[in-house]
Amino acid sequence: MEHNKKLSKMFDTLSDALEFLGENTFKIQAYRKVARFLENFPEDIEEYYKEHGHKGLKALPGVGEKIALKIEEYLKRGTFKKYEEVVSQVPMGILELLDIPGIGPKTIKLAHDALGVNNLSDLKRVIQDGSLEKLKGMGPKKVENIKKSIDMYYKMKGRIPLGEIFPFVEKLKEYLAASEYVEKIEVCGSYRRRKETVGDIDILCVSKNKDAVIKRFVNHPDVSRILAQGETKASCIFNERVQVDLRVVPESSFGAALQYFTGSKQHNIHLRTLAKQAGYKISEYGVYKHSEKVAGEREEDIYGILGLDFIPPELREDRGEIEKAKEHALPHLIERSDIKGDLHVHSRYSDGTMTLRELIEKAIKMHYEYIAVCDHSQSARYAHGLSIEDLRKKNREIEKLNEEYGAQILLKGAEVDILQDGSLDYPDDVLKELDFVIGSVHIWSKKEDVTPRILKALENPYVHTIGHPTGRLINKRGPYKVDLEKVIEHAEKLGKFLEINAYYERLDLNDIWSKRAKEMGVKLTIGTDAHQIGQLWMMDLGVYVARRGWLEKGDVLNTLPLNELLKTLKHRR
Ligand code: DGT
Ligand code: CA
Ligand code: CA
Ligand code: ZN
Repeated sequence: MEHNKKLSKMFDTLSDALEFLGENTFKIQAYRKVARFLENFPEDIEEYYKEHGHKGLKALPGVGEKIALKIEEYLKRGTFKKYEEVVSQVPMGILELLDIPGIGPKTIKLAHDALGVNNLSDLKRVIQDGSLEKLKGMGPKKVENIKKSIDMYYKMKGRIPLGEIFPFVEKLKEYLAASEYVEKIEVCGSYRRRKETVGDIDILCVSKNKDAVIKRFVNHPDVSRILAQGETKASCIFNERVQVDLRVVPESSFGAALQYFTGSKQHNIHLRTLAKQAGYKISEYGVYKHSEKVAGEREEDIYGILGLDFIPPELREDRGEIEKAKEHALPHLIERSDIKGDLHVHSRYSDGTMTLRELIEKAIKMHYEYIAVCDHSQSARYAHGLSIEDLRKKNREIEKLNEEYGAQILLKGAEVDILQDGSLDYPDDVLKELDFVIGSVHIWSKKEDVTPRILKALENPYVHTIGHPTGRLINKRGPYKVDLEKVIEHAEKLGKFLEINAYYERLDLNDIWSKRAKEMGVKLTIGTDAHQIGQLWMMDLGVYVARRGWLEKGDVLNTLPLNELLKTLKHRR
């Protein structure tokens, strides 16, 4: 779907640029329409074109002969002439401004023509000194909105959710590794630490031909701007969205560089202090005693020489990991391969797109022993929640499928709304028929403290875990008001679980609270909250959160094999 997104963006930029240039043709509207269409087109445009050809393109809404040709040209060359022609007439800084949601091309043109605004800092200046406000057609209210849009833009631009960038980074790594000149390559920085959001991407590699590798990097088709290009380093913006820094280092200091650029900064500072006390000096080139290099090629040695156990990147946040490494008491972190199944997915019965059969096939493909199908409950109208009747129908279909496949692969589950008064959205005799029950808060008011609701839900004997316990959405929405200490305490008392929701925008509980839950004796369930088949991979993200939260295999419920899982689930009732 990369192409749909990119092409949609190009048509958007094209129409913005035309509008900025003062053209006023029906074409602008046509381009916008195609952009919107592509944004929501459920099929991959490249696949679609392969199958249906030029004629097929023209059959799409809003696509005429000329636009079809542009799409074809894009699929062949990665860009199209009209786009290049128009965009090259617009200054770089203006293109960035056009990219900010909430600021239209007309406003930008006005500020450009009347006040000489050529980029974001110009725009901020004319807001500050009041000259923008005085322009005809502007006024304080409009300017206030522009200011808000800029703030939002900075926030969005600032940090990218790990799960959003993950597939791209893995592909970029493969692209670079495919060069015959690349001998070693590793992505480091916050990405390697699997932090929930990343600022930029840092890549390290070893090569005998630095020049060729740097060239390959800056010539990647997704590069939108080259920020810097030197002999051993280059920095580019990819897809107008993310900065990637590439460094080529000598093999003899690869491990030291890997350690240094993985960070975190706080971890490194602590490590360096420790080294100093032991008479060593650490840098990105190696570990030195007096001026003799004693380590550098292998990352393990950097820790080893200081008497520390190897510290997995996810723990390197200076949260006590260096002390534990010294005492040889680091946790034995959970691994992706420990996971035996997914404990939160939605099917077509509610707002997902997967059939139960697709899910069972997917489970087999992923070597899962089980998947708990947890569709929404009856009053969740916004998400096609299931009536009791439909839930029972679904349960019967699950039983039939399991029988057909000769194993209890699909578990009868539900993500049940925790209602206003803390009661559950299905009666107990219905919940009793389910293998796995998640209680979730989906609707709350801003001022409301939802703690009592969650505590009460935990008391329901049929609830196993609390879904996305804080309700936050990364970069979009903060958590609801909830006292997690109390929730964890209560869960512990009742022998209940809490969820690490692995959906890339949720990651909820996060690393810090997962760690706290473990410390307070509560185990976690990990579920992807997948609504589409292409989202079950996000289990990886859930495991990263768990690892960052110091969790071990035994701290996560869905590391249990099916029979033990079922026993545990029944026992909690
Ligand atoms: P990000 O990009 O904001 O998500 O976070 P990081 O951790 O990737 O930070 P970044 O890209 O600025 O730098 C990569 C690593 O380089 C960082 O984790 C540790 C190391 N580093 C950068 N600046 C410093 C510094 O001033 N002191 C030390 N000790 N290490 C640094
Ligand atoms: Ca970084
Ligand atoms: Ca960086
Ligand atoms: Zn939910």
